[in-house]
Amino acid sequence: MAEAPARTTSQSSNGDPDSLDPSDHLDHLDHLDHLDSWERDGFFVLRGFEPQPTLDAMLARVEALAQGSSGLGVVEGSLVMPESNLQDAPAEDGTVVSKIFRLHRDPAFRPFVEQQRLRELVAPILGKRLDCFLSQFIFKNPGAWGQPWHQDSHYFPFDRSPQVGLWLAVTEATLENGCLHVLPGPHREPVHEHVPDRRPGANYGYREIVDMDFSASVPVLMEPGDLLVFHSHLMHASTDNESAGLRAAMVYHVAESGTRDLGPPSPVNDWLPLPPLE
Ligand SMILES: O=C(O)CCC(=O)C(=O)O
Repeated sequence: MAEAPARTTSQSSNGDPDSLDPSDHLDHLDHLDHLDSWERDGFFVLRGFEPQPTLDAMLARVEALAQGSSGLGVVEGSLVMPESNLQDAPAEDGTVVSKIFRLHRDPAFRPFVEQQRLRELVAPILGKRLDCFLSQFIFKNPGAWGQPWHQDSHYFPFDRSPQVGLWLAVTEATLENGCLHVLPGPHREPVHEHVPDRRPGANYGYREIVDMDFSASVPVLMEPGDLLVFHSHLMHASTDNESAGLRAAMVYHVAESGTRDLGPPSPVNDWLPLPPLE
């Protein structure tokens, strides 16, 4: 399991976990620990960040969007992608969906990224004015393949870095169901060369780093509601879902406001300014 900061559960400012309120402020002492981990490792984990009803509402919403799609295409402004390696074994109600992008304006997903506690979490890293530019719900159905080693900044041809990734566990993430693995430390390195995923049948757009030794990587085991906060140069991957159940996560990416996208128009990026912190 990834080494986590000594105190990883956000609590309300009076320290009583029973009075945890999602609109509460971050505990600033806890957050100093988190920022140490950020500097050293390029990531940190907040245990129990989001309550179960939010996760249930997110899952219900993406299941409805997936059912309204034929497994690929735009549904209510969101982009649905199929699970390439599972197309010979379609789900009872249609194609097996891999990911749904462009969700952060949807009422089931927007409040999470706009909440003050989240913006306070990211502000010491990126500043008080933030944009959410990318979001994706990742269904990892039984049999779905993992994503190979990569740095998210490879996909972000912006005028500055880093950006911050927020990986919210909607279900548990285990060794069996395909949790993330991260390589602590070399997030200070530039973006490495990425080559197309060499597996025939890999999901669209998957690319991988092949010039790095990943033997010091660690798995990130998560419970529903845990939040991984990670640097966009952090090298990470995930493994296949070898369990009988779904492994689901909701991932947001945020940037400093004013960041310019220097790449060709992207079908997945959607720049949404978040309410500024005072
Ligand atoms: O959740 C996964 O399986 C992979 C996610 C990932 O690597 C990413 O969001 O960059």
